[in-house]
Amino acid sequence: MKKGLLAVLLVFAAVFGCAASAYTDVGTDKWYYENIQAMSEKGLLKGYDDGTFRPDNKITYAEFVSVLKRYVSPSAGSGASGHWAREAMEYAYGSGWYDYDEINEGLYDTAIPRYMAVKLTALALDIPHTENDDGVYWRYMNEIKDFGSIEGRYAYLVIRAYNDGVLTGDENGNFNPNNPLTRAEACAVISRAAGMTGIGPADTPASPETLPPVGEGTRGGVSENGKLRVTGTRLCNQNGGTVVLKGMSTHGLQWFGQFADRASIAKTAAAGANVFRLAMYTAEGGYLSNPDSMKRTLYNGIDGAIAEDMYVIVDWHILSDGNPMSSVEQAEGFFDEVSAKYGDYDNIIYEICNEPNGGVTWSGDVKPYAERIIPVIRRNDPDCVILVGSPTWSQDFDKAADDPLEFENIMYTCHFYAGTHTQWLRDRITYALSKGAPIFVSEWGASAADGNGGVFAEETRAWLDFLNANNISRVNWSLCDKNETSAAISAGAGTDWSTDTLSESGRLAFDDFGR
Ligand code: IDC
Repeated sequence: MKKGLLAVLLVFAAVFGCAASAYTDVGTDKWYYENIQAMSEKGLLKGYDDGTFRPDNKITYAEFVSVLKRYVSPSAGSGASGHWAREAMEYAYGSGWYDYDEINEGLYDTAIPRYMAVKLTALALDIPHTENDDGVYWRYMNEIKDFGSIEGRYAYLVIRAYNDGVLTGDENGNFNPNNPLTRAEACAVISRAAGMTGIGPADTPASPETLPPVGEGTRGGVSENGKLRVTGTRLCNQNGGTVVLKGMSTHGLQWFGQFADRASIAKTAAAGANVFRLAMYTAEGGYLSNPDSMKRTLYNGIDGAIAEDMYVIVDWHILSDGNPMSSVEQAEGFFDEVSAKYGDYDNIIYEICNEPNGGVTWSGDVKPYAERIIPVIRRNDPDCVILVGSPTWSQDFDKAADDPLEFENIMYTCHFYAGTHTQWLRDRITYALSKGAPIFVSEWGASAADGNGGVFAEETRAWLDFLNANNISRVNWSLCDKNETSAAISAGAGTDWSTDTLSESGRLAFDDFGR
C-alpha cells in the first residue's frame, strides 16, 4: 500500500472508529477474529502500522509475557534498562509465573512453546480449577494422544487448560507441547482464559515503549523495518519495535573491495544478515590517498546493499591515524557528499570514526569531532542513525556515556575481539546502558584483537548470548578470504565463496544471523 493512502486510512480509522475487522489480514470469518479483536481493543497485542496483524507469526517468550503483564498490571513500569521486556519478565518471575530454571534471557526472543504458554497463562490469570480432580486427569490422559511427551510438571496445567476450553489439540488429537504458538493462537488462549477470571483488562493501551518487537523480534530487512530510530537505548524500526541488526563488515575496501560487490552482499543477505558494513580505511592506502577509487568501491557496495534490502554502514575507518580530528575537513567533505547522494534512503547508517586511538580523549577529541560531523550529515539526512566511536579502539564508550552527545538517534560503538576482550568489556556495556547510552557493536571478531589467533569459540558464545539478552546489534569482522582467523571465508576461496567455504570464525558469525 502506498504510504499516503495508508496515512489517510489511519486518520479515517482514528476519526470514525474502526468498523469490521481492524486488520487487512484478519477476516471476520476467521476462527480467531473475535479473540484478536478483543485483545487489540484492549491494547494488549496490537497490529502493525501497515494495517496487518500477521496472525500466523510466531510469538516469543518476551511478547507473550508482556501481554500477560499488561493485562494484570497495566502500569507503565520502571523503565528497566536492557531487554525491552525485562521489566515484564522480572515482574512475571517475581509473581511466580515461572521458575528460575524455565526461562533465561537467552530465550526471550525465541518462540514460546505451547506448554510454557499454558503455564504462564494459568499462573498469571490464576485460573480457578478443581485441584487434582482424578476423573478429569484420567479423561485427558487418554484423550491427549501425545500426553506422554508432556513433562510431568506441566501435565496438570495442560489438562486444566483443556478442561476450561482454553485450548484444544490438533486434528490428530495431539497437544504438541514443544510447538510454537502463533499470534492468533496466543490471542485465543489468553482471551479465553481471561474471560473466566474476575481480573479486569487494561483500561489504557500500552505505551509504545513496551510494545513487542515487530514480527519475530530481531530480523527483517529495510522493506520490513523502514526508517530506524533510537528510543532510549534501543534501536527501533519505523513502528517502534526493537530491531537487532546482524551482518558482516568488509575488510579494508582498498585491499578486499571485491567482497563488497553485489554477489557477496547477496550471499550474505541470503544467509540471514540484514546489515552490511563497508570499511573504508582513511589511512593505509584508503580514502585520504585514493578518494576516487575508494568512493567507487564504496558506492558500488552501498548500491548492492540497497538492492539486497539491507541496512548499510558507511564506516570512516580511522585506525593507524588514531585521531579523527587529523582529517576532520576531509571527513566533512566526504560525509556531506555521501549523505547528499543517499540521504533519501532508509538503508544508510553512518559510522563517523571507526576506532580512535593513541593519545586521544573522548571529551577533548572525539566528541568535538562528532559535533562537527553530525550536523554535516544531518543537513542532508535529518534523522538518520549515526554511530560514534570512542578512544582505545572504541572501548571507551563509558566515557561517552558519562559525557554524551546532545543529538537524537546516536549510538556509541563497542568493538570487541573474543580472544582479547571479555567480561570486563561486557560489564562496561551494562554500565553504559544503565546510563542511557545506546550501544551498537559495529565490529566484533572471534579472533584476538590483532585479527588473528583463536578461534575463541566459547568466549564468542558468551558475547553473543550477552548481546542477545540486551538486543544489541552486531557486525562481524570480516568478509574476506585473507589468511587470518578473523576472515570469514576460508583462505584463498575467492569471491566464489559459499556458506560451505566459510572459516571457523565465519561459521560462528553466519550461525549468529539466525539466532
Ligand atoms: C585488521 C585486519 C588486518 C590488517 C590490520 C591493519 O584484520 O588484516 O592488517 O587491520 O590494517 C580492528 C580494526 C580492523 C582490524 C581488526 C583486527 O578496526 O581494521 O583489521 N581490528 O585487528 N579493531 C580491532 C581489531
